[in-house]
Amino acid sequence: MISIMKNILITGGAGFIGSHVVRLFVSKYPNYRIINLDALTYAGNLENLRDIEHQSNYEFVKGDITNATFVNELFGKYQLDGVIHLAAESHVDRSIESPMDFIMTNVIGTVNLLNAARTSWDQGEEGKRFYHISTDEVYGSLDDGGFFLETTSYDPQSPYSASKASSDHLVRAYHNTYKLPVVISNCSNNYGPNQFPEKLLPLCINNIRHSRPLPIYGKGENVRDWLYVEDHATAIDVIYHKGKLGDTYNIGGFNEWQNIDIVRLLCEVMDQKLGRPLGESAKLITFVKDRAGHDLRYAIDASKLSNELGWKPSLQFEEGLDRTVDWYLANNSWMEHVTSGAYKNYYDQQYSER
Ligand code: NAD
Ligand code: TDX
Repeated sequence: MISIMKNILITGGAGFIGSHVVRLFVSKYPNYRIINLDALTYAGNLENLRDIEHQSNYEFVKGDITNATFVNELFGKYQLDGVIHLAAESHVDRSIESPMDFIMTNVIGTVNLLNAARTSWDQGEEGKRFYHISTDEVYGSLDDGGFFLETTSYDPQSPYSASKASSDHLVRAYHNTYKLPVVISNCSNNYGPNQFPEKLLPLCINNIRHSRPLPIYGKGENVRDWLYVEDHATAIDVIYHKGKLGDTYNIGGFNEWQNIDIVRLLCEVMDQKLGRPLGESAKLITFVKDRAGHDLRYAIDASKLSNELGWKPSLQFEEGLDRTVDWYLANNSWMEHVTSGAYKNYYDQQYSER
């Protein structure tokens, strides 16, 4: 029997979450040709995909989604069956410093992809699917308890979340107006291997290892809902294949932590793994100036996804954290590569004024 290859474009596949999604799809679906489109910004790293880069159903294309001509040509070249769109500027602190980069990639880049899909799928959208990956931050801050539902009104507070909210609205508008076959998911904070050390957990893992201060914004009382990155990837798999067109799915682990508590737990885990006296790493905790407009609490209600599509996270948080720390300790060269050069300038600029 001849199996017909499907061409799936994954954008941002060299980044943190994208690399786990690429790996899952390349390994699980030999009849999919996975085209990984990534501009390789500071956050994109082909080292994240070394283990699968020679697979025959995998191809990497370097390119920028803000370039409409390039995006249109790519759609023409590959006759795509589906798009899973993860490429984005993703760090809130950088969005406070340089909002325009976020508007360009997250808004304009997304519209370029929507336009190209609309044009190229004009002759029939049977079986096609444009899957937009978004964040819980679009719903704003839960200062009074409760959970984010798919029906919660958008109330983004940072330039990052406003740019993601804007792209979500545009994706829905293309569905309503042009019947583009879209699906959207909004996920909570991810953690795990290959996360760039500008985000809280890998930054602290790296600093603990080097006995450097652990910068906690404000009083450390802000709450985030943490999900292991491979569980996000399996949710993306389920939603890509079974999600209802035009629908939105929230993804989360019902796993809320105050920042100070998660960092204290991380310190204990690392004391144990590094053979330090218990309590040693926690001495590095340093309270610094708060993030401007810092959202107090995010918490996702992921029941729609589990009730309708049967997805559940596979890992308990303690196990996920344990695996994550083990990965960073075993892959010190990865950390050394990404923290050499420009990272040092970024770090000095972000933290010297706090
Ligand atoms: P990341 O910053 O690690 O990776 C983003 C990738 O996009 C990088 O490889 C980068 O090179 C690429 N990219 C950036 N600008 C580009 C452009 N103009 N053209 C082409 N490629 C470009 O981000 P991440 O944490 O893996 O997040 C991936 C997606 O998931 C984003 O859309 C983000 O909003 C969303 N998300 C992230 C989290 C999280 O906790 N990290 C949670 C929920 C949703
Ligand atoms: O040095 C730090 N100190 C600190 O206290 C850093 C980098 C962060 N924090 C705090 C801010 C947040 O309350 O820790 C929490 C987590 O911060 P980040 O890792 O920067 O993530 P967050 O701002 O919550 O956003 C993340 O989750 C949603 C991702 O970066 C987004 O891409 C995703 O959409």
